[in-house]
Amino acid sequence: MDQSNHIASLPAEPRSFGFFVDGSWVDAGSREIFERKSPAHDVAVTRTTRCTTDDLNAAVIVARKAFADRRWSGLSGARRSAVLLKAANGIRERLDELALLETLETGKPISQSRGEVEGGADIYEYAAGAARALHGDSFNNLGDRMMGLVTREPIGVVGLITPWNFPFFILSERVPFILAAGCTIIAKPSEVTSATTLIMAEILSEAGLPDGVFNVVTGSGSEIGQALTEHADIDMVSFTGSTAVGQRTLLASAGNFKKLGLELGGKNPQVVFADANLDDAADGVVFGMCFNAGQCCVGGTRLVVEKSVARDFETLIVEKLARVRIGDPLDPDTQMGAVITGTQNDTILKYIAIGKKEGARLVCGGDRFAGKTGQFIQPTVFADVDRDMTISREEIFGPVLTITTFDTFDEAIEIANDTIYGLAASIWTTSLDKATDAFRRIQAGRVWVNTTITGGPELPIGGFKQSGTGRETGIYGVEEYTEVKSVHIALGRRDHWVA
Ligand code: TXE
Repeated sequence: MDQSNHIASLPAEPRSFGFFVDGSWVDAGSREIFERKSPAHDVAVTRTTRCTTDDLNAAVIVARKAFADRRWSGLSGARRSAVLLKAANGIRERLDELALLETLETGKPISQSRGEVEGGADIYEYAAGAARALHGDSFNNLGDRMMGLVTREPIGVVGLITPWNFPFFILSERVPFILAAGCTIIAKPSEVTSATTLIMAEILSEAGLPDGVFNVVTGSGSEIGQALTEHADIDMVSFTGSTAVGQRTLLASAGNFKKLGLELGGKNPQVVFADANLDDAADGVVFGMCFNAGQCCVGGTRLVVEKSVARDFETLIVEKLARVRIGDPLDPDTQMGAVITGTQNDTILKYIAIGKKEGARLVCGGDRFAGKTGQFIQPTVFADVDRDMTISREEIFGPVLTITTFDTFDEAIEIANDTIYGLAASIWTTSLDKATDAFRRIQAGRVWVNTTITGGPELPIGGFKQSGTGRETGIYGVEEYTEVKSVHIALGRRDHWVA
């Protein structure tokens, strides 16, 4: 049944999950259980297993064996592609179930969850093509007696640590590319949002992925995530999360020099020039700060606006914010839902208090919603924000916008780049020259012109500076999970070295 226009009810009791290794579910048994409550309703919705490091070690043995015997890496790109296409169909068949679980665990609007699940299926289809397109290089210019080849091989066993803000979508931005490359995987989703990753394991298995190629071990970041990054038999870790934990994973990976892909925090500027279509820009800025309740690594929460239009623009934003539909994420009309956890809610409120204390002008919002069950924060705007203020420098990860003004183009670029991060940026102007000059000079892995937070799997994602290393999606996203090998092939008789 299509559930897109119908308000789903909360589950009568939480759904229980084991974990998934070697093509099968493993019961939680006597292991501890993590009970997740919906952040919007404060009702228990899922129970997942707190795996032990023994469970992780057993899963690594399985993934290593599956890699070494070439049951997946030895298949043609065409065969791998067929599995990924079937998986895309499997995702679509379970759209209602996946979207509901995603909303129950994250608090995000159900319409958004549905979009992310469908978007996930689309990424599998793109990556299916990439599995067939992946190739190396040849050097036919080394003379008649030498031929050179550059081959790409799967890097091996990949550990995948994912966060809670887009559990299914971020997983989909990585898994099909890692599989397209021919690797095997141990996934460790965030402990608060593990359900859709576990269901994906079942979907992949039913799509014909050989046993042991995709395994999910659930549990805490400090125990399982840390052990996974330290593990000597894992060849690469892809980590998406906070910059602080990213630094920890960098240190933990040193033992066996494993390759690391890191997608970390951001403090992304929205640069609005006076010649922009201000109504469009204000809509984009409001979307950029409220999308996923501001818990989005590429969310544009740092408005850098030309002084001559700053006051008018501020008024436009406040007007539009008042019309954002905030509330029950199960209601298909809701645009902004709950904040993920009480801890994250407290962090956002702490930053709001710091903003007030540092002397920024509170334009609207600034508190939780009184009388609402669950964790909801009012969209909050601070103006007169000096770029040295904490709220302008640190990632808040909530619906909090700071407004800083500029007079000249150079000043705009200087403010936009005045951050340790470099994940994303948006530029709003009707001048092509200005837009081009700006996107060339802004230090960020993703830049949007006259739009924000959009895209598809064709283009790569990743960060400059302390926002991370490596790239996901696009053909770059497959190559990331390969090793490059040079092969020199001598032709004809050898000129002997020994006289
Ligand atoms: O993230 P963590 P948290 C930022 C955002 C947020 C802050 C804290 O600013 O306020 O991080 O969120 C796993 N070794 N982002 O504390 O801890 C953990 O289990 C290995 C931005 O929830 O970084 C989860 O699977 N792994 C970000 C994942 O890391 C460890 C999205 C992310 O959790 C680990 C999320 C360890 N020692 C938060 N400790 C983005 N870039 O989108 C934890 N983990």
